[in-house]
This record gives sequence, structure tokens and C-alpha cells, in this order.
Amino acid sequence: MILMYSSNLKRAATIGISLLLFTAAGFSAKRPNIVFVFSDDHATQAISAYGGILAEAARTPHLDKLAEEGMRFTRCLVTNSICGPSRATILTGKYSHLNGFSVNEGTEFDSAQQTFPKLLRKAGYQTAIIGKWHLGSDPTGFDHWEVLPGQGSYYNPDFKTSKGATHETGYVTEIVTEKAKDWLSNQRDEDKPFMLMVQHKAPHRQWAPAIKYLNAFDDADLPEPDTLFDDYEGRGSAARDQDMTIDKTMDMGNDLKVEQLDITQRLTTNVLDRMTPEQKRAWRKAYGAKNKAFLEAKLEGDDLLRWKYQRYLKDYLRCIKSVDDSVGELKAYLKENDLEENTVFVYSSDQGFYLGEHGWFDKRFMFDESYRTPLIASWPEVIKPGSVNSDLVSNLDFAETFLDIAGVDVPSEMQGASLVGIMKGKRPSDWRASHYYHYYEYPGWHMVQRHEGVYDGRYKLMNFYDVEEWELYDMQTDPKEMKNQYNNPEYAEVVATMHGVLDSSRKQYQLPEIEKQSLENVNMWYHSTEIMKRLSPKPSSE
Ligand code: SGN
Ligand code: CA
Repeated sequence: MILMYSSNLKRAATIGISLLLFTAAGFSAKRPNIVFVFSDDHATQAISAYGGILAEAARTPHLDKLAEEGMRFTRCLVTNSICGPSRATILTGKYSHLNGFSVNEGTEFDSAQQTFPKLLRKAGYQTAIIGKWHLGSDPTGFDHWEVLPGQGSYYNPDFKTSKGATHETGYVTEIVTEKAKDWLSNQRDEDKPFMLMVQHKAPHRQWAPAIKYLNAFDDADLPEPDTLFDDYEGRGSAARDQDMTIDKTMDMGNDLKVEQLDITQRLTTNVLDRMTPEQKRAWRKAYGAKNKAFLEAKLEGDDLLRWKYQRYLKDYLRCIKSVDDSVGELKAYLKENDLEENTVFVYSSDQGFYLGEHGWFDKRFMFDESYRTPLIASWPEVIKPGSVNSDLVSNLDFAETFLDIAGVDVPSEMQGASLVGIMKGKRPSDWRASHYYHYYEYPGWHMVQRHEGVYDGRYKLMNFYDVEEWELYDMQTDPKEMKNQYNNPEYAEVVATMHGVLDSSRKQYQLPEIEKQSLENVNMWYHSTEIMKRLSPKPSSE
């Protein structure tokens, strides 16, 4: 009794002091919590709230509900369309050249630098991250972290924590969701607001769905994008010479799960060898029958590509079903625990993805499908339900937005802008009129040329500088980006204006001069036997 009394007294005193502190610091007593659910490679084309050709066949009810309750951003643009770099930009509020993480391969995030979780924590927030991290060094700025090593595994994943490694049995999206709920139930300090990052591995390649969804979409015939059979006419060499087509780059075993044809080491090590006998049985049962029918059909040419598209897309969408469930479960948890009213719930992905547009999968290009990423946010009593915003916003803005939501000062070196004004329906008058992009990983996976560019909501200027090719697209007359207008005299004025925009963006964001890379290194990579098999030989650098 006495004990209880004194602990209540202590609690009351703590709350009193915190209230005083927060008021003195200009915070309201009830600073909002933040739940930031983040997935990997989730294209807007695969969220039914965004519409598009898949919206009827592949519904995402929980994400759609989030959009109904909050705001859906139709033009959230990434600074660099690739995993680690996107995450580093989100944490630091800075472009890749300033946060030091411009390519996935061989880079470690400098975890000593300033990040929004560190600032929130310093301001009294309890911070946690669960799921994919993919930044090399250990997470900093979190009271609690449990992350997947590297890319992580779909089945029976390992986790890295501050206390050492752990291993779980089950499907990664469900495990990450469970861990998030578990943290909320058992480790949350009720005297503090919290910021929880729930970061899914799905729907990343090789698109391994949960057992329960292995047969979803079996009977569907998914619509194909108009550009599935793109011949890259009318554009530069970068679109033609990549290594990311469904036709040539996807392999039968790893990507398309036809074990009978091609049992690749990546499928074995990353998926099959990790499974319990029961999981493996269910997997082989589901794919076995479908693969048999495929092998008997002996498809070739366009029919084979059409089949590959269906298999790829169905697996991708099956993975998303679990991500959508996760959003629903987390929302339900907040509601059941009286946390919904005071929690800002944000959903996004590290970048968009090609779902067969231009014949591609993967990302990296500044072309629309991988440049634009989903962003949906609900904030009861602040965001008007069902709002849709088409301003040029970016993952560069996330850090400042989270800090602003918490009432924390934004360091001047952050390069984005808070979205809170837009969320309140009051876009700041000086909102950006164009957005700057820069991709750096070449040579590398999928062989997308390095490029930078600017987009003003209508025109997109791109510079593939190592091959010295400029491209200009008019997104109003050519939303599918099929015709490079850079050398069309009718666009001369636009080209000149966009060059001016690019020059001033480079100054504004403190871009160093571009150094063209030596082709020696590039050719070594390009001529690797794997890539040579798929692509026509590249002319030598002499
Ligand atoms: C893996 C994938 C690539 C993908 C990169 C980067 N190959 O290497 O297709 O582009 O990750 O993705 S896989 O066969 O191993 O899946 S990122 O999202 O981490 O940037
Ligand atoms: Ca990614």
C-alpha cells in the first residue's frame, strides 16, 4: 500500500515536472507519437488508393483506409532511388553527397552524424527501430533497435540487436509487426511520447510471399503496362543498356521460382535452405503445380515474357498483402490502446519500383515509377481526412517533418522542408518549385548509368553524364516518358530554363563538380560474364 502510494506520488511528480519542462520549452503536454511504417521497393502502382491498372485486381484495404483517414501525396520524390541512400537521406535530411551514403555497395553510414531520431530522443521522445536497416553500421539514436542484417531474410530471419544476434521462426513481415506491437506493449515508457520506425523487407526482390498468400491471385490475369514490350526507341543509351528487364535479367530459379528449370544458389541460400520442412513443403506444393503447367506449355518469345510478368507481379503483390496487413494490425493496436488520437501514422517506401513499365523491374532511374514513392499520413484533428496533395515533396523532407511534429528545432544544415504546413492545408508560399535528383551506383547491380536531374512538375531534365547524354521529358504530353525532347527545337526554351534550374539547384544543395568516371573500371564490370550473357557487348573505351 505504502509502496504503491509512493510510486504513484513519484509518477505524479515526474509528470508534473515533465509538464513544466515541456511548457517551458514551448512543447504542449501531449506531443504526438509517431509511427513510421516503411517498406522496401513498394511502388505507388501497387497501392489501390493510388489508382492505376492494378487497382481493381490488387486491393490494399488498410493502406487505402489510411489514405481515407489522412493525406495521400501523389508526388513524393526520392533524392536517389536506391535503398541505403534513401534511408540515409531520411535519417539526416540531407542529400547523399553530404551524408556520405550515395551507393549501397561498400558503404557504411557514418553513424556519428546528426539524425532526426537522435534529436527526438534528446527532446524526450522514446525512439525505436524494428526491421530493415541496410546501412552497414549499427543504428544510433534509438532506445531500442532490432534490425535485419544486410538485406535480411524473408523466412526465419536473423536480427541484430544491441544485445547480440537473435533468430526467429516465421515470415519476416509478420515478425517485424509482432515485434513492433511487443515493443509498444512491453517497453514503452508511458510518460514519454514515442517515435517507432517499422521497416519491412518486403516487397524487395526475390519477392518471397508468406505461405498463406502463396495462392493469392492464382486465377487473376493481371493487366500489363503499355510499355512492357518497350524497345527504348526515342530515348538515350541508358534506358537501352541497363540490366533490369523482366525478359533478360530475371532468372527462372531465384526470381520466378521455377526450381525445376534453374535452381539458383540465391533461391536456395536466401529462401529454401532457411525454411522449416513444413514451410518448404507448402512452398513446393504451391509453386509445384503452377510450375508444372508452365513447363508443359513450353512458352516462347512474347508469351514467355507475358508469363514472367504475371509470375513476378503476383509474387510482388502477394508480399504486399502482408505489408498491408501489417498497417492494419498496427492501426488496430493503436486504436485498442487509446493511442490512435495522438499518433501521427506515416507510410512510405525507400523508393518506387518498375512493375513491368519499360519492360523493367528494379529502380534507380529518375523515370517516374522509381522516382516517385508512396507517402500516406494520418494525423487525427490535424490532417483533413481524404486529402490528396500533389506538391513536389521528397524523402528529403521526412526528418524535418518528424522534428516539426514533435516541436523540435530543425538544424539549419538539413536540406528539406517540413510537411506540417501542407498537412494542415497551408502550403508555405516558398514551397519548392522543382526537385533535384542524383543517382550514383554505376557500375553495379542492374547497370543504370549515373545521372542527375531536375523536375519542376512538368518537365524533367536528366544528365547521364558518364555517357554525355542529356534527356528532357514533358510529363504533361508524355507521362510515360517515351520521347526524349532534349534536341527538339520546339523545346529549346524549356531546355534553357531547366538548365538554369539545374544550375541553381546544384548551388543551393552544395553539389561538388561532377567528375566523369574512368571507363576502365566500368568496362571490367560490364564485361563480367553474367552481364555479357544478357547485354550486347559494350564498345571499348578507346
Ligand atoms: C539486391 C538485388 C538487386 C537490388 C539490390 C539493391 N538482387 O542486390 O536486384 O537492386 O539488392 O536493392 S537480389 O537477387 O539479391 O535480390 S536495395 O533495395 O537494397 O537498394
Ligand atoms: Ca529498396
